[in-house]
Amino acid sequence: MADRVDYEDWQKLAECELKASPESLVWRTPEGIDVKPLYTQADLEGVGHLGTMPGIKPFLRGPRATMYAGRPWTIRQYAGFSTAEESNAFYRKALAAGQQGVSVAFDLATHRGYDSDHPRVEGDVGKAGVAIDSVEDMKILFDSIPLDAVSVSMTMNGAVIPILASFIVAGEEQGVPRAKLSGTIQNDILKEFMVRNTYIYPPEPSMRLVADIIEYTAKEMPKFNSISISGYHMQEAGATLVQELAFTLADGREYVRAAIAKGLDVDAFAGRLSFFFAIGMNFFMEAAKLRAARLLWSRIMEEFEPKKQSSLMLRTHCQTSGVSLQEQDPYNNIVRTAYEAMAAALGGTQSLHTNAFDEAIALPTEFSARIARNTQLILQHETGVTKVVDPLAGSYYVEGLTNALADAAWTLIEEVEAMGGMTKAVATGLPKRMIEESATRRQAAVDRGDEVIVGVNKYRLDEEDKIDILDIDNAAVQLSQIARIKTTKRQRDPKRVDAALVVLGQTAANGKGNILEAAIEASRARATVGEISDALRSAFGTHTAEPEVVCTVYGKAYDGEPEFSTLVSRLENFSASLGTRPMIMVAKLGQDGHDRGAKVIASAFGDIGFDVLAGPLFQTPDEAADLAVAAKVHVIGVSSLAAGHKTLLPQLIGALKQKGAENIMVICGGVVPRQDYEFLLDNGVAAIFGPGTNVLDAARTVLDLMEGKARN
Ligand code: DCA
Repeated sequence: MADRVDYEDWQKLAECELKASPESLVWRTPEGIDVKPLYTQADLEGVGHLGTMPGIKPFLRGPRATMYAGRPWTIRQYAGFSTAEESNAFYRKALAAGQQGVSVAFDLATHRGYDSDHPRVEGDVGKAGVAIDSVEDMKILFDSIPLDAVSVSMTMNGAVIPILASFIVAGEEQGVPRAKLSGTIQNDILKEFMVRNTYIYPPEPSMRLVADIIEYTAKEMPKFNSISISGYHMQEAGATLVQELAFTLADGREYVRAAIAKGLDVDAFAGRLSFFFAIGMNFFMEAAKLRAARLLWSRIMEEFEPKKQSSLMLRTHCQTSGVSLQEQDPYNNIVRTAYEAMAAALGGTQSLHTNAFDEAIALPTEFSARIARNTQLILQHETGVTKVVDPLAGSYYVEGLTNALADAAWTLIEEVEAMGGMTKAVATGLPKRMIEESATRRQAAVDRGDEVIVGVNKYRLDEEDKIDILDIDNAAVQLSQIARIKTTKRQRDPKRVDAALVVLGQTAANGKGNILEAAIEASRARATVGEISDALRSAFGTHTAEPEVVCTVYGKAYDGEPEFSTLVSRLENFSASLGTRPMIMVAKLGQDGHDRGAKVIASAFGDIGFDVLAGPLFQTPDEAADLAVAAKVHVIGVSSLAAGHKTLLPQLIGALKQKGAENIMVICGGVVPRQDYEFLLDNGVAAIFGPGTNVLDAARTVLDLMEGKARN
């Protein structure tokens, strides 16, 4: 054991080497945790969890006694490509090549409960996932994939009812009774209100949908995980690991309460709750996070006094971090993903998605998907990490971190509790604001170079390699979807559909019965995803979020720095010549609710001195143009992350022209592949800011463009 004397000896040596105190090496992480250069046994004094065993409560060392030595984690790659046919072909190939479970990515129209023929979704159909309009699509999606043998995860939250219903019916029609269906539905609406925004209905009825699904699956689908309580999107939106951990577990507690309020016994459903975390680049902290998550979840679940041990157990899926992927020098992403995958394995995940290196700019190609899958196969088969349970246990550093994370997250969980639980906390907007502040702080750290990203803000290539990316012709996808909707509607019995939709609407409105059960009948009758969603919209209404912008966080990071103050005074001069501060409207078009980028830009531009108007989510190009004209903005900055840019931006520019407002400059930021730049510029977009853009550079360019315009 390293005693005090040894430690003091080390301190002296370290001081000699450094010519400074080793204190100067302490790294304060974004979580506010101080990571020291050396950990010793002294750091573990008083840590209560050290003697625990895997498979036994509190499950910190893993939910299974033998973990990967008994069975490795499931390789479950998240994917969906435009049509059900193409996605089905992709899943079948991937399963043959070593993937072990299916994970469906739906397009944003489906997420938001719109059929592909709805006028609001023109730019979104078949983009960023598969379009599903009815059971007919679902059957094609799983054609020749035996649903009693392959577990299926579906990332669906808004339109969770019609999607789960049509999955169940597709199973029935494949000859697999629902009791034999295995898999997971995401069904985690609270985090949608915080970060991802694919909600449809207001929070309260949305919570009823969650509870009804837990109730139905607990009774009818014993092998199916009723929910995937997700922190992933929080980290993607900029949350620190402590925020991700705390808000996810607090969400979980809220769902348990909702299910118990429905009259369920905790042991009837708790064993089928599952989780989903992001794994970013802070290697040891990510592994420690999963260990801390299991510890805290068992603590939370003890409150409900379950009788079954499995009710205390946290099982999780993980995905390597999407925001850690970079457009610049993209092969670096393979390396990043491999480290993240290793952290997930060392943390003890049950299932894992590894990102493809080109996912920062488009859907993966077959080539990039193969490398991503093989990253996991190599980990499982070649590295030996599966042979030993929880191999990091006993590391002074990792145990110390596990403890520090658990303590910090618990404090935040208690704060949420003091607010009355997560639904109430979400309603105040506090968690969302905290995450947005963290995101803005991080952007400033990257822009300033305090946080190094290889190939982006350091070691940047003079010239980037061109890589092939997958392009989806979404007009063709939409036409084929519309044709199938027409056929389905022609062939169904309209009376049966209407009757089922009436029962569904009543079940929703009168607060009794199970909504999923009613939707299954509607789905059998071939009611579409849009029709089922509309029946619920009529009963519940819809949710609209008020956009808020974080102030001063970005500017504060640059306090007193000439780079920032020069830009601020340049903008002041320009404002003086313009007679007003230039106003930028940050717009999100279509069904793409990923608003981290938009929010960060809005806060940073606001701190630099622009007037900022944060447009609402889900606008059509025409609505955005109307708002911009009414507010007399000078610039519209469209943030596009879901591949709708080639449809939506030309439509916006067309709408502005039609309204005589072509003097409003349109710029675009987000996930736009290089190959699309020319098309957008030719169509009137003034500037494009891809991933990895320094926000100060972007602001400078916008100012240059406005000054140039003012001169001409
Ligand atoms: N020894 C014996 N049996 C084992 C062992 C072991 N060491 N490890 C796992 N198993 C069993 C499990 O108990 C389970 O059987 P059960 O369902 O009858 O209990 C089966 O093997 C599968 O293992 P599991 O760890 O549950 O892995 P998955 O089926 O892949 O489920 C989970 C993982 C996180 C629970 C699930 O919710 C999931 O797949 N989520 C994915 C979410 C997703 O993809 N989201 C996309 C963004």
